[in-house]
Amino acid sequence: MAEPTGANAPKPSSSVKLVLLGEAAVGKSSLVLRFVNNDFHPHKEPTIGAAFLTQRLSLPTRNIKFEIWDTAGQERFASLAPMYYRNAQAALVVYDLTKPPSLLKARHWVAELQRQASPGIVIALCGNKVDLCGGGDDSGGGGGGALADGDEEEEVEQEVEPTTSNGGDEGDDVRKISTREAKTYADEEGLLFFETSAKTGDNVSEVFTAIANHIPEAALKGPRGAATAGTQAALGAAAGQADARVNLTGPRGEAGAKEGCAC
Ligand SMILES: Nc1nc2c(ncn2[C@@H]2O[C@H](COP(=O)(O)OP(=O)(O)OP(=O)(O)O)[C@@H](O)[C@H]2O)c(=O)[nH]1
Ligand SMILES: [Mg+2]
Repeated sequence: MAEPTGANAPKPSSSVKLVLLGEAAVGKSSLVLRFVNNDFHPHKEPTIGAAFLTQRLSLPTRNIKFEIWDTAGQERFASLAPMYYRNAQAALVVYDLTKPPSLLKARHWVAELQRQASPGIVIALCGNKVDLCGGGDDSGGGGGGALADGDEEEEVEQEVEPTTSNGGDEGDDVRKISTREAKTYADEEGLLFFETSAKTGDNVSEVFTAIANHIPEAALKGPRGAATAGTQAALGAAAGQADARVNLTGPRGEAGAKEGCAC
């Protein structure tokens, strides 16, 4: 169907399903909270199961409604992840740049997404908590996106202890992962790359905007709208906007998504 092209025609709207993945306490929920509510909680509770939120973003030529699945990083929830990244058009894989194991975990998620998620999924790698890095050496903020075709899967096995509480910023107050190391990896794998702070807001809206800009136009115009409607029906019309509604069932009401949500 042709879209209106006149000067006063409303911009077309598209929904984008985005999933956040990453080790516990890296700041996934905090990034979403900053993006959706422009807020930050210094003692955020761990997510249980997953949380669902939406946020609208206006691009020059299109309005985007992000349907965000914020997954729980604790290892006991890892098996639920495929439900949340299935049919996702975008993924935000987060690590804490003061915690090297969290980058290994991020690489694990990237490999899994490349192997099992939708072929055209846009993946952004996000080094969070840049505010802890004191502004020294190479903590220079978000990088641009790399668009190489990463055909080489990299898998890193990582034992992750279940986390019972979120770690805040006590103790680890220095950068342990250089911008260069993470950016090199992101370039190799064709990932967008940013360093962010949910605490200060640095680069948070930039990540989501870059993701929106990298979703192929064809994918935005495609059958996703219908799929989205189906998802929303299953969600019980959880289609607000910046009202951070939380859903208590999994996508499409699948069995197994019985865990409650926190955000
Ligand atoms: N200094 C600093 N602390 C942050 C930042 N982002 C999150 N935190 C803190 O890190 C802790 C964990 O944040 P969450 O957003 O709950 O982490 P998460 O990745 O959602 O954790 P799970 O839900 O358990 O997977 C909280 O105490 C946050 O306040 C940040 O950018 N800077
Ligand atoms: Mg969380």
